[in-house]
Amino acid sequence: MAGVDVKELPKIPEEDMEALKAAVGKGNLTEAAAKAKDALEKADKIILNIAVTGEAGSGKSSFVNAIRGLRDEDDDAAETGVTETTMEPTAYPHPSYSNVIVWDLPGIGTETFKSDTYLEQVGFNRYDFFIIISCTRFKTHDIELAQEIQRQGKKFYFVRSKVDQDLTNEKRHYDEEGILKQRKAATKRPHQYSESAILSAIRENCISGLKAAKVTSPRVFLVSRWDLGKYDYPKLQEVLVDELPGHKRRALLRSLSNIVKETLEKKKEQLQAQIWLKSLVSCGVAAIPIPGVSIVCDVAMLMTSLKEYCRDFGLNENALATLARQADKPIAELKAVIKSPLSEEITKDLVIKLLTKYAAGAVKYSTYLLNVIPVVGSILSAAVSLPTTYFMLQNFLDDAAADAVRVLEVAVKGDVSN
Ligand SMILES: Nc1nc2c(ncn2[C@@H]2O[C@H](COP(=O)(O)OP(=O)(O)OP(=O)(O)O)[C@@H](O)[C@H]2O)c(=O)[nH]1
Ligand SMILES: [Mg+2]
Repeated sequence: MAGVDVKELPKIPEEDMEALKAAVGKGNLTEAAAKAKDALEKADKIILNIAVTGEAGSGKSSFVNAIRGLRDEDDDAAETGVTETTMEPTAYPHPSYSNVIVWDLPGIGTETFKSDTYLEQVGFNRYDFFIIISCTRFKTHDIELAQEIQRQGKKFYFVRSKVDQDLTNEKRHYDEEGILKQRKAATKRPHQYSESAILSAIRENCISGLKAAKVTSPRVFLVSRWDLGKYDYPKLQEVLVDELPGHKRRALLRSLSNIVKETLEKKKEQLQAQIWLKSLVSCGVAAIPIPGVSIVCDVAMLMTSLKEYCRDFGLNENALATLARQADKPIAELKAVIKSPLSEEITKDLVIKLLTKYAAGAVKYSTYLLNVIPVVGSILSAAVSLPTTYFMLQNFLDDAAADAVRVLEVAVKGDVSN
């Protein structure tokens, strides 16, 4: 890197630079860009199949809707509260990320579905992991199923649903000051009402039942369909993401609703890792010169990428309206903290404006690239365009993620349990 003080340059992570070097090497920029395009398309096509199972009436269909960000009454929602159980696995693709499919499985332990043949009947091989739901203790059927899933080498997670109901029921034993109304000799209820104590008791109760049935290190997540931001759902999101392999992890992360701060951070990291590929594609596949700036790139593709970032972080009118409704806040309050443009505001002109903004800084990179990746460096337009697009995408992504964090903070403000 003779003659260039790297410290002066905006930062491109070392691994991105290495990946870029490996992709282009001494070869051909256009070919490398075509390969990058393939890699991105492949990543977008990865299918994730999530199985949701459990006894009849446990809240399976409600959970399927909740993780897809839908209300039970929405058009694409799974039918809930009905008396007859679903008789075959039903696929519910995520409304915005159709490669993430949540499967509503028939209830276990019915006449039609006995635990020993259940997995075969529902097409075990299809699923990446299983969510086993119960609104009480986990029963023999749940446990046998978990053991069979484990034997066949896949992961499962126990979800204890309807905890909001448990809390409401328990509260009836306490007066308005939260003092136990009547103490019976056998009762284990604490004198003072405590939500966290009740939740711990439910969790412990489930775990000890599972341990007694020889399930090793059982994990139980307490969830309410009506409030995914509360109880153990954030933890469940985190665990699911951490335990999935690379591409599947990205697929799940992108589809997760933006109600957990830690998830937002991970989402950003995953998207960040693709930026160099995107810049390579935008400068190499269908690149055209942009008048007024010495940049040659694919503006339409960049527009799509920015709109995707907005969708990933819930920065569009639809997602904000849904969040406002869930959080019971005026949409204007959420919008007030957003600094970057919403999806609806992304136009060709905006992209060009942003590119122009980052072009000046990126010029410093031409000599640097000439040394590191001679093929790119030797084409003047690419040497400027590539870092320009890179910084434009990176900054937009950073801003969108920061907006999503602020929106979330406004959404949960005043909610005492958060
Ligand atoms: N309070 C509360 N009610 C819930 C929750 N989850 C589900 N329910 C209610 O429980 C009832 C059954 O929920 P479903 O989602 O239809 O249950 P299911 O397991 O799909 O039932 P089947 O398909 O019949 O086996 C419905 O009335 C839901 O509204 C929850 O977290 N909290
Ligand atoms: Mg159902």
